[in-house]
Amino acid sequence: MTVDLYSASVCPFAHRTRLTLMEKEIDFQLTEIDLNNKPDWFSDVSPYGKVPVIKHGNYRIWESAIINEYLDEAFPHPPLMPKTPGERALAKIWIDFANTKFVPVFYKMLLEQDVAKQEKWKRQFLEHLHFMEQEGIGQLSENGNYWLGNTLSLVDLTFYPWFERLCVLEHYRNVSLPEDCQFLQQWWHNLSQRASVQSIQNPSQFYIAEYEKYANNTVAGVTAQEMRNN
Ligand SMILES: N[C@@H](CCC(=O)N[C@@H](CS)C(=O)NCC(=O)O)C(=O)O
Repeated sequence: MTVDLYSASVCPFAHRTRLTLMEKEIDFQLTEIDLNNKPDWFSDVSPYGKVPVIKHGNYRIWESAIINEYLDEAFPHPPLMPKTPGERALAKIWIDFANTKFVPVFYKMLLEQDVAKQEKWKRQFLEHLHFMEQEGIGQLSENGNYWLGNTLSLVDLTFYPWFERLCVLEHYRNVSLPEDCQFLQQWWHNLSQRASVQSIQNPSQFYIAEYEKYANNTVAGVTAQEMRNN
């Protein structure tokens, strides 16, 4: 039974799902959605008007973190979550950190036009990176290649798409991954070597052009509106 995926190559959330599908070697049919010009039928597919959404058998599933957990449960090999309850809890903490702390600040910094407020978001973003470095990967990887050690997990696939898009923050807001985040530097390099990552990688220029409307806060659409409001 093939998985149908509704995706957009610019979208980091959909990027998570594509990487998970590829890492598990799941057959999938991709429908690319133009987020600037969504087809009329898309509202029937996506209850929140967003990508990614998958259809699998009788199920239609949305929200990238839930989709990835579903895929990990429905297609158990190779497993992308640890087995023991304590380790699973730690993995979930970092997935939650990505969703509730790291990702929103990425968007808020980009959408903000007031320079002083941009600086505030920039400080917060750098704090998050240092926290991830010290409390996250620095403790959990035990010098392995990935966030939780030597085995790739959903934590890696949850964060990676924003690192591929860090060029956007660097270009528009002069923010990059600090040199003292050495675990994160090495982790980013390790992930960049994976075949799944390389097969759908986009060049910096693509993201810089695609995110221009975020950087000058003229982007329409649900995601930017939610980020402005929260
Ligand atoms: N929380 C959602 C976020 C998905 C999301 O925001 N997707 C964006 C593209 S990156 C989207 O489709 N936005 C539609 C719009 O802005 O109108 C998830 O994790 O799947």
